[in-house]
Amino acid sequence: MNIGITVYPTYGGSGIVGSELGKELAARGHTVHFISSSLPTRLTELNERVRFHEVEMMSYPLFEHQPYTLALATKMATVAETENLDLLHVHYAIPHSISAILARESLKPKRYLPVITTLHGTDITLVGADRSYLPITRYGIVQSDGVTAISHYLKAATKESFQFDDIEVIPNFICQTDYQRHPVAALRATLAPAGELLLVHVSNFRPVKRPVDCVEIFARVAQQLPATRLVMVGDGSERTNVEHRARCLGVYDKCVFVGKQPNIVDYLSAADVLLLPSEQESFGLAALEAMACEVPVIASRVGGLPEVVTDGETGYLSEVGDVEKMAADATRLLRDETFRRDMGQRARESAVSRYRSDIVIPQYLQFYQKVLQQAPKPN
Ligand code: GMT
Repeated sequence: MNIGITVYPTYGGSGIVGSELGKELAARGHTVHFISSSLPTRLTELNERVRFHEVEMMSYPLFEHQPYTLALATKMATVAETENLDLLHVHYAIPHSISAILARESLKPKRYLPVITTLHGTDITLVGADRSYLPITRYGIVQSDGVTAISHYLKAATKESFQFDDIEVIPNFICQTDYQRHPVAALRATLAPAGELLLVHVSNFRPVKRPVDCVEIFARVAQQLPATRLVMVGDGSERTNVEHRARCLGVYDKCVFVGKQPNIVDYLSAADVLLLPSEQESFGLAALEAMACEVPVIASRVGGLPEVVTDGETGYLSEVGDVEKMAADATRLLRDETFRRDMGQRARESAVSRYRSDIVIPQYLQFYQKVLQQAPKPN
């Protein structure tokens, strides 16, 4: 198949999932054309089967804001024609599904270009449900030829906010060979020079991730277990608040802020426990990646996280903001190495048996076939 994929290239889990999906499809013999404003971060290698088409934006003094949605639609239609795309698969509804539908409509006199939209989370729970964006987001979803969501929770949330439930649940996935624990003695020595135990958080430090809670949890853990450190991976708007709170709580010296990192598996391989105290998480790709690397997860009981993390088996779930319980659970894990390693093993087994790419990618391919079969045929 010739598949067009559009993602947000620089930010967020939806871009990671779309990029990894493209690579997995290419590895199975399909040709994937990424159409976006810049090269998606996870796309380090382009080749015959993984191609990139940059959306070009014309600036003109009259335009207060450049019309990206239209430029994207134009590029989608052009690439569909020149590369003979079988379908367009867009990740994150706003504005990608609208651009794709525009592209499909503009091509209609010549051919039909099926559009598949994958819902990732904040496109539904935050942005899409905002009254100002709701009608156009609903239009994009309803008009798509096929819609997938990354969790049962997100399917239910979409039904509630948009009264639409013709949605296939296809979860996030991991490549089980890329995501596995491996020796990282040098990194561990840098992060934990005195052999401390490591709590790790990975996110884009947006308010929805509640990274300040990580410091609150860590301060409570450190009172019980002084030989621990907190490693904060990523960057974003909440970082200043996180650092400020760490100073206030007197634990700043035990926190390591490493910023954005390309080699997340290394940091997860150095981790003893992952903290994911998010306000909302439709799936929680960070939790899945940690589990694949044998790291037990301390997370909020929100959104799709209970589908990913089994409370008491592969990690612990708590109500949003219950930093006392999260700290108690983390302390229990850090105190008992055998218990922690057993839970880490179960986390890996759970991640690989349910979410490895060999299981999930065929679900996307079957869904593509179903959509193509149902698409209008030329007369
Ligand atoms: O909120 C983010 O971190 C970004 C957002 C996105 O769409 O880029 O992430 C969402 O998609 C991820 C990949 O499917 C999911 O694993 C995240 O749970 C989801 N984030 C939220 O729902 C807050």
